[in-house]
Amino acid sequence: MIVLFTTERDYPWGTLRSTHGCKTKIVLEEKRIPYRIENLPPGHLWKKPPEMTARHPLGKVPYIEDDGFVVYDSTVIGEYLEDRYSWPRLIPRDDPQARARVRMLEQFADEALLVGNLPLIWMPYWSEPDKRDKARMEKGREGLRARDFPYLEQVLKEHPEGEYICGDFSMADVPLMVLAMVLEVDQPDLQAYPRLAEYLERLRRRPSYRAISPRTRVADAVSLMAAL
Ligand SMILES: N[C@@H](CCC(=O)N[C@@H](CS)C(=O)NCC(=O)O)C(=O)O
Repeated sequence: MIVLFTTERDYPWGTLRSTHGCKTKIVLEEKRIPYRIENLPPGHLWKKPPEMTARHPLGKVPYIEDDGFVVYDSTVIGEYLEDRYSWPRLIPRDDPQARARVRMLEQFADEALLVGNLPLIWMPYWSEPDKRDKARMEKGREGLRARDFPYLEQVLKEHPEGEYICGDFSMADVPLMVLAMVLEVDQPDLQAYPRLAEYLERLRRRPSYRAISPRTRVADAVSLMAAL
């Protein structure tokens, strides 16, 4: 069985998870791949103990172990799982432009959101409310409003052919489901971005979302596959 190494914690204000670890959970859930979670303490991300760097040289999460074979980096893990478990397909098979489009949007969401603006908002949530850096959070929100929300609204407007960002649900929707999760906690006003608001709601209605929802406790999330 695949072992997913990630970080998740229950707090009084919701269950918080590694955003990149959530990407891997979504792919595992969408492909109905049995897995179990090895939940690392958040301190491991700073301390980077040797048992972690032995598997991921940068000491980051997520990484997976598949029958003893280690794969790190959420994007590479997604592609590995796509190669290994082709159904349901999350990257189009034949059309080079369709494949590039999925990968571009996945890359955009990763760089602009998961590495760019979301940590400014998300990291403070791991502390108690009065210890959060409000200015940092506002900077992240401003970044979303200035660049990322308008771009996603535009993409959804230009390509209205399907329910998801590239038509059918694909690897490009995976990091955007993580955006849906963070925004469920942070609750921005999305009135100016109606297509994006509707799209994020659609992502939250997918069964795979339960595994990353801030309302799903850590203990409940790991048994989701068994319940299917
Ligand atoms: N490119 C990596 C990024 C992973 C990443 O930055 N993970 C965060 C947690 S969401 C982490 O481990 N941070 C600790 C660090 O940057 O040292 C991926 O896609 O897996």
